[in-house]
Amino acid sequence: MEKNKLKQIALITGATSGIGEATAKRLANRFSLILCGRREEKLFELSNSLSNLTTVKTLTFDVRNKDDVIDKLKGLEGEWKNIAILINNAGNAHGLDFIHEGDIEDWDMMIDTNVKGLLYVSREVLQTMVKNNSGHIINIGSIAGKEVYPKGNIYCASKFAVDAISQGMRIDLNKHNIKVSQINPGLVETNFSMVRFKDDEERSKAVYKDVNPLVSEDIANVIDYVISSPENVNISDITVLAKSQASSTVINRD
Ligand code: NDP
Ligand code: 8X3
Repeated sequence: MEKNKLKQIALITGATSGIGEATAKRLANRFSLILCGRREEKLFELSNSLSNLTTVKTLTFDVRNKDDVIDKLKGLEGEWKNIAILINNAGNAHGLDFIHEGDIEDWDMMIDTNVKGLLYVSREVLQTMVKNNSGHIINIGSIAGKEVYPKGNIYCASKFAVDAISQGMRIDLNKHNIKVSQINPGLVETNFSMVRFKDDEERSKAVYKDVNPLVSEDIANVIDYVISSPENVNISDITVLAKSQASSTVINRD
């Protein structure tokens, strides 16, 4: 259901699953939402389930497809262009292999999605934010963008790139009154490991076994906290770990 009056608008990439989906649910009472992902059916389901709380627009695109990203975002009409909050969440790991054994398609997928896709979306949304002299970008980084771990190589590289991009954005957008925040989760039990291990359920479950990991809602709460901070405050970089996780590699499974 489309209501006439829009609230502040938040755009979430990767809203069909995990952290993005939980964030959409968390923000629905206060924001009008633009929900993005590749799986249109999932977007429709989520949009329907939130329609009693807010106005939702869905945009179906693969963030790797530069032309489609630009077309879909340029196609936003009227007030929908005035995105106040951009949550760059779409991303995944593909594979976990030694560097000399890595699959080049997995590497392309991670760099094209986690780095280039984030850039395509951001550049387009920033055209209006800069014009409006306001906005807030939240990039979902990772503990993997702070510490490299064995076989993490290219996924870590993609998240280290996000870390550099967040810092670069913060510097370049400083004069334009735009906040840039980065949130770096540790282990969160989502569909992430199923994607990384190509639907191998056993391997995927083992990642979270005996860890009591974070869940998507934990990160959605932190995103809400970051975007709810007073106008004069920017939470620039925040790492969120499960209690059982001390670092990328030190995890208490007792
Ligand atoms: P999920 O696999 O549950 O969700 C990933 C989301 O990204 C989906 O909505 C998916 O939508 C979207 N996505 C993936 N590829 C593309 C693409 N090419 N174009 C558009 N959308 C895409 O994982 P999480 O919720 O865990 O991951 C969200 C973010 O959090 C990622 O950036 C991830 O790197 C990061 N992260 C995750 C951690 C974890 O342990 N789970 C820890 C640290 C960071 P669709 O398939 O419909 O396109
Ligand atoms: C996801 C967390 O440690 O599996 O970014 O890379 S990790």
